[in-house]
Amino acid sequence: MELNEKLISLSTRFDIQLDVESVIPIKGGHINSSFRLKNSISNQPDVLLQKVNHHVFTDVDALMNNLVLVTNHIKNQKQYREMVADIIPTKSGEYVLKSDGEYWRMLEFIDQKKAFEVADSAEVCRKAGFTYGSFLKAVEGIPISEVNAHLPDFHDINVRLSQLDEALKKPVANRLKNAESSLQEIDRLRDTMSNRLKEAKSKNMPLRILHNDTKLSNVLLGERDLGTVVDLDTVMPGYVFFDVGDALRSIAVNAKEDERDCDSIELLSQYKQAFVEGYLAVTDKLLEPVEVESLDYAGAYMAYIMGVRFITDYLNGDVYYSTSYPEHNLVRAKNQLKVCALFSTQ
Ligand code: GN1
Ligand code: MG
Repeated sequence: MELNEKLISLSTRFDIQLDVESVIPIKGGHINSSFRLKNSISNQPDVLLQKVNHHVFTDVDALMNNLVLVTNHIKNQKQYREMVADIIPTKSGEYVLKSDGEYWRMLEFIDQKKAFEVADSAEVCRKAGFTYGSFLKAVEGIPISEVNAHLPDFHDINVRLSQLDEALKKPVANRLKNAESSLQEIDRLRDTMSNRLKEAKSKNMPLRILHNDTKLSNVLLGERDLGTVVDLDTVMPGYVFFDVGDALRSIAVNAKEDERDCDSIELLSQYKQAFVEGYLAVTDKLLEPVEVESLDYAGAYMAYIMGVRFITDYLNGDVYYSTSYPEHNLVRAKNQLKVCALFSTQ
C-alpha cells in the first residue's frame, strides 16, 4: 500500500471526524515518524499521526502512560490547558493503535503557534523559558512514583560514556579516525561532567518530572507568553538542569545542531539570559538553591551529553538517530562539543 493510503486508512481507526485533504510529513525529529493530516471538515482540527519508534521506545505502554498522565493533569488546570495538545484515542478507546507490529497514535495538530529551529529574538527565548518553566510547575502535583523511567538513565553522563566505551570496542570501519578530535575533547571534559552528576546526587538535588527533550523546536509559540509543549515522549524523572541545559544548547546559540561550520557557532548570552529569566519567572519559588546554582553548568552538561551520544551513534554505524548523509552524526557531535566548549568558557 502506498504510504499516504496507509496513513489515511490508519486514521479512520481514531475517534475523530476526519476527511483527509492532504498529508504533510513533519521533518525535524530524529526518532519517530510524524505526519500532519489536513482535515477538510470545518471546525475540526488537523491531526498529527505519529508512528512511535518502538526500537528506541521499547516500552511504548509505559511511555503512553506518562503522556496520558501528564496531559490529563495539565488539561485539568485551566491556566495551563493550552500548554499540551489533545490526545485522540482510537474508536475502541485506546491511546495507541497497534497495527502490523507498529505503534501509531494521534494528537491534535497545533497550527496557531509556531516552532523555531533557531531563535530570532530574545522575546522568543523568554517565552520558551516561560513555557518550559510552566511545564515544570504544572506537573508538580503528580507523584513522581507514577511516572515511568521508561528509558532508564537517559541523561546520566556515566551511562552515556560507558555506551561510548562499548562502541569504541567495535567501531564501524574507518570511522574511528574521523572521530579522533571529538574523542579527545570528550576525554578532556570527562571528569568535570561526571562530577556534575555526582555533585547533584551528593547535594540531594530533588528529582522532578521533566520533559527531557526541551529543544527550542519542541515548544510552539504564539502571541501569549504561554506556548504549547510538544513531544512528550521522554517525560521522566530527572534533575532540573537537564531540561534547562537541553533548552539552552539550542536556544542560546546562533546555529542548528547540525551546522557544519563550527567556527561560525556563537553563544548568544542575551538569549541565554532571556530564557533563564522566563524560566525562573515561573519556577523561582519552586527551585531549591542547589538547583538554581546548577543552571550555570546546565548548557555545557547537556551539549556534552549530546556530543557523546552523537559520536557513539556515529561509531555504531548510525543505528539510533536518523541521518541524511554518512557523516551527519559526526557533524552533530562536533557541533555539540563546540557548543559545550563555548558554555564552559563563558
Ligand atoms: C532526539 O525526538 P527528537 O528527535 O526530538 C532524542 C533527544 C535528543 C535529540 C537531539 C528519545 O529527540 O534526546 O536531544 O534527538 N530523543 C531520544 O536533537 O533519544
Ligand atoms: Mg523527542
